[in-house]
Amino acid sequence: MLIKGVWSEPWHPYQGDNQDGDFRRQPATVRNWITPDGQAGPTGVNEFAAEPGRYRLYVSLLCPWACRTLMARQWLGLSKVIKVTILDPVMGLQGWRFTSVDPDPVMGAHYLHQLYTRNDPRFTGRSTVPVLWDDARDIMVNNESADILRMLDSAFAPWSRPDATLRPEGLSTAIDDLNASLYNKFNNGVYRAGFARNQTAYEEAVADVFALLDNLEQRILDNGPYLFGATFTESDIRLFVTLARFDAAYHGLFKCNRRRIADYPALTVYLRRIYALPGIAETVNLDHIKAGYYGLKSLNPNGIIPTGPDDPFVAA
Ligand SMILES: N[C@@H](CCC(=O)N[C@@H](CS)C(=O)NCC(=O)O)C(=O)O
Repeated sequence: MLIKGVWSEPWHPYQGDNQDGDFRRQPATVRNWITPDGQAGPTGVNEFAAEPGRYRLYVSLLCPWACRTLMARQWLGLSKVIKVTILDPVMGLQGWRFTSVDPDPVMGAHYLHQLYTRNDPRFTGRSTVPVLWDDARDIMVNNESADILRMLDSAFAPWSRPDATLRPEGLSTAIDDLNASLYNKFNNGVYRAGFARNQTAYEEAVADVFALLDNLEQRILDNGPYLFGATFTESDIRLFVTLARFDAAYHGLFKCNRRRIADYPALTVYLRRIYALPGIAETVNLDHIKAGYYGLKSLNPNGIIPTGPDDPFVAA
């Protein structure tokens, strides 16, 4: 991580744990909002007005948090409005790095942490993806995917697909409630299992993961095709990114191996249904997912990448 603007030690995945061995994710550190007229949003400062071509997302296709912003960008029809730079999926000793295929257009940086210090020369914290960057002002807007999903949905309506929204009227509270349990039990639940420091923390996390999957299987069966019936919402994006990585990475590497998503018939159809929506397949790259997760040396010292599973997105 960076300490007062200096990269301090070789990158490692642990973001801190409590006395019980639980995994703790570092809270996001830069929380400005793009708004239609540049007024400040719920947090941060003003002067980030929505404009096509002005903003850029830095992502890794390993990362579910980054990929949910990419999914929102595609689903809302903003692929020509928000630019994207894709990082190497394998974390190096200095964290996320750029590839020669998609070099950094802002400053020719080698590492993402250089953008954190370009934005704040005394920055202390982890250099995480996604990063939303303002090319016009040459500063970071936000590094919290939950905020970025909201601002893509709200501030960019003039450039979005007609009537496209991730938070349909009347569903906001229900979406927020579902998102809270999705986050704790599933999106972050798999990380709590994978990075648990003791048996109890691991078992609690795995119990959460599979209780939630059992519940969602029934929910989709009873009231599909999406989490809120016929309407695709932000919650579907949040669920999809973790489902998409589950059999390829979390089942093996994170020891979430009671069942695979392939063992849940309704969730399997749900996964394929969303994958087939326009533009979504471009946000999923199984090679990056496997290379990135199995490249985590602290969990997989020899770096061997499993050959399976079969492609979860197409029926055999
Ligand atoms: N709150 C953040 C979490 C992002 C996050 O944890 N990203 C991970 C990748 S999956 C990361 O960049 N980790 C690098 C590090 O911790 O050094 C969000 O949702 O945007």
